[in-house]
Amino acid sequence: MGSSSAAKTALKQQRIETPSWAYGNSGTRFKVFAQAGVPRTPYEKIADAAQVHQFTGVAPSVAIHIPWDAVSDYADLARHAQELGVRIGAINPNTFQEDDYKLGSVCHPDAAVRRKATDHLLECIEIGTQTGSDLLSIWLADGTNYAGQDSMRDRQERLHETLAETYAALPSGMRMLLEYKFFEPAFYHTDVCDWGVSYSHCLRLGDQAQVLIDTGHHAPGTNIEFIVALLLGQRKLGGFHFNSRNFADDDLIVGAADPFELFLIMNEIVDAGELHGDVAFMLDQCHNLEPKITAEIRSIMNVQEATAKALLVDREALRAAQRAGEVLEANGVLMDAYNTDVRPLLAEVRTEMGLDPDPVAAFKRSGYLEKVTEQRVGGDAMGWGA
Ligand code: RM4
Ligand code: MN
Ligand code: MN
Repeated sequence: MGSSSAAKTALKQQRIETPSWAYGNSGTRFKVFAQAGVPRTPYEKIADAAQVHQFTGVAPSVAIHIPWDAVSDYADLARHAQELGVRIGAINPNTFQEDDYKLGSVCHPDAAVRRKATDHLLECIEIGTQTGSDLLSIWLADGTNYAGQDSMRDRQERLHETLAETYAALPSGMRMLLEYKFFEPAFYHTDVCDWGVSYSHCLRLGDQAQVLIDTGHHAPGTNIEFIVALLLGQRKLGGFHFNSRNFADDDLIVGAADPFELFLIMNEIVDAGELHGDVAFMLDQCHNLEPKITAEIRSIMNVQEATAKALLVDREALRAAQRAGEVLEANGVLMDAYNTDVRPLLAEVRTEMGLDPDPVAAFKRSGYLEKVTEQRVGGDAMGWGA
């Protein structure tokens, strides 16, 4: 087993970003079930995110989605975050919820629509500058539903043109992450459908463009940890959107459906020495049924558990078994770490950080949810606006 004191040090320094949209109401395309106490403004979403950081100690930033989190003064929003002990993280543009985008955004056949979408990406860079963010995180819903609907080759060139213009506008400290998703909302072809498409565009753009892996955006059976390993080797892994899936883009709590997959992903990260590097670890989830803040806390804990197990892998024994071609021994080293109950170790980590060892129970005891449920009356609860 790897050293538990080294694991503890690494766990204390881990950082995971939560998404503003996880705190708003969400649902399926059939129904949004409203919850009590849900934020009515981006300011209130950030207050909820600050709770997650307060009880876990490792979630000091919150991603925002524009225009869901549009405000009149972004510097003020950033100040508000800072006052609550957090900061604004990735800026996520939204080019998929307007009538103009019916046939796509940056790949749209009409140059005027492409212009509008590109301007939105540029606006998001500006917002990032005002909020002190260093990530522009792009997901595009572009694609077609029927063969022949549009030229797939032309659409790739249109995509490149927009990305190149956006890339050129990035300040030196900002990175552009390009997320992929194999289908949905388009059902015939998707313009950025897999890591290879994202990678090839990022390669053409330059060092500030990197691939974002959303764990829910793959066909069943895809070996995600291989994609992680490959992109790490090419210095093109920009970050993650963590969530879990049973079927498609379920956006369930990370590690709920697939804790072993999450462990194998974190194992690649730890093995490459990238736990505290430039890779952005972000959640992208929706809590349709469960209470949202508690669910985000649980998600952070799930990532911590997978990370702790990855940190406990005996790397020397693993390398030795790999070099000797000892298949079962090598696999056994990984399984030993995976099968370790790391909850006591994480409880120690939290206590040493001055936190309650049980963040979920501590948050419930705090009475925050009851308090905001009383306070947040009037106004419209925020949702993802679909
Ligand atoms: C997409 C993708 C994006 C997220 C939107 C709401 O499926 O995961 O990252 O911002 O959903
Ligand atoms: Mn995502
Ligand atoms: Mn998604």
